[in-house]
Amino acid sequence: MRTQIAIIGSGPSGLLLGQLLTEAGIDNIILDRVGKDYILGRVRAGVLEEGTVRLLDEARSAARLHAEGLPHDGFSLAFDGRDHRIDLYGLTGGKRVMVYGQTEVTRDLMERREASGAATIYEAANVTPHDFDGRSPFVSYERDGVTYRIDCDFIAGCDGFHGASRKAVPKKAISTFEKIYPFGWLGLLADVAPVNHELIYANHPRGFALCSMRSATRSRYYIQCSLDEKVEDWSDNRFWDELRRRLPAHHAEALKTAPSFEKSIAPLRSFVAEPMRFGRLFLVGDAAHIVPPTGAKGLNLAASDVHYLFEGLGEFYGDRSRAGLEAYSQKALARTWKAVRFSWWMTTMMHRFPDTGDFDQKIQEAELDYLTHSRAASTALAENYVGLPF
Ligand code: FAS
Ligand code: PHB
Repeated sequence: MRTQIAIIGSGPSGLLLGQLLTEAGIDNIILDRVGKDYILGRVRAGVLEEGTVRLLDEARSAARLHAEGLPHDGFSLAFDGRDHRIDLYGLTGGKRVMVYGQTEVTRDLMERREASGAATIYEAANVTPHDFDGRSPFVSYERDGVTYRIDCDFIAGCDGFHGASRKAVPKKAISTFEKIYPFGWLGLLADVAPVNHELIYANHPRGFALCSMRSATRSRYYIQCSLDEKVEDWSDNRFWDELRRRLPAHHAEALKTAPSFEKSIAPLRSFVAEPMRFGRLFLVGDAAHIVPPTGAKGLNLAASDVHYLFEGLGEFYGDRSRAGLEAYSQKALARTWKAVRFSWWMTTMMHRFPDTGDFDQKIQEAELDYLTHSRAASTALAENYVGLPF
């Protein structure tokens, strides 16, 4: 089998890249080690930047997003029992974010790909990139005990943090930078009206909480938890009680609850691998970087990586220019590190750390006080939250 681009991973990175390539007439095959239903069963991101929406428009996969997505002009920071609204629209000259779940983005891209007839191989075992430092790379995989080979021009490693692509790179060729946070997020999904029409990020002495949503009738909540917590120890009632404790009184009183249909704990880390290109192998999205979800950047960084790589591949196949491909890693990393900084800053400002001393606590309070009383400070927050330019 031969294709122009072999894409490892059928998450948002792989599917978005695959759809843009297909729309541009560049042949590609996506391989994933699990099946469609497993991928659609994962609950992850909820906030899309305008640049991500534009790419989904370009991939002709945004009809439902525009019909069902919730445009948000701001969000609130809650601390000391009060809300402080960050006016994204006013502070950024008219930019906003779109609240629409990653699961729905993935579903839309999968449906578009099926309609386009492009090939996806699910439940492909031992997917392995080969000879990407030469001129004839290929990918091997196993299915039903048979080993297959796909020859290609380039390989896009869109297989996430635990994927095979980054691990296939010789250790001496790659540098990694990592910060592990001493807590996780316990998330819950329930079919109940959100407590507020916009997101609320809460900093409370008991820990961080986030009130988000998927629609006007489906809420997504998170509370900071220690890394030794077990999701089975958290009944719905225990979760709702703890969430109420961390919100300002008027929100706690207004909170509506319903039985959860998803509950999970996600660890938090910052991680970057450099560079993001190795000959004819390109790392994209979570395969190259991870951010704590506090700044809602993970999925959106995957989208900007796809933008840069698609631009480079388009130039290569259009006028045989390698300039875009040569510039991929530098461009993607420049935007990545700014998002990693922002996500680290927002996480540090909004969470309670086990080893926080009195001085650190006073600094966190001063940060919040400055942020909510300075137009310059809140503008900086707003321009990062809506997404820095591609
Ligand atoms: P993904 O991990 O989504 O997709 C990788 C794909 O590759 C998967 O389908 C996997 O099955 C496949 N794969 C892996 N190894 C393979 C192999 N060896 N062979 C073949 N296929 C392989 N971001 C936010 O912005 N907000 C959030 O609230 C948020 N919450 C998150 C919660 C969790 C638990 C996690 C893990 C991430 C969260 N993220 C969040 C980040 C998340 O949204 C990612 O940024 C996004 O999924 C990145 O997409 P991909 O790069 O496609 O990677
Ligand atoms: C979500 O809705 O899952 C979500 C929203 C904003 C974040 C993180 C997660 O910062």
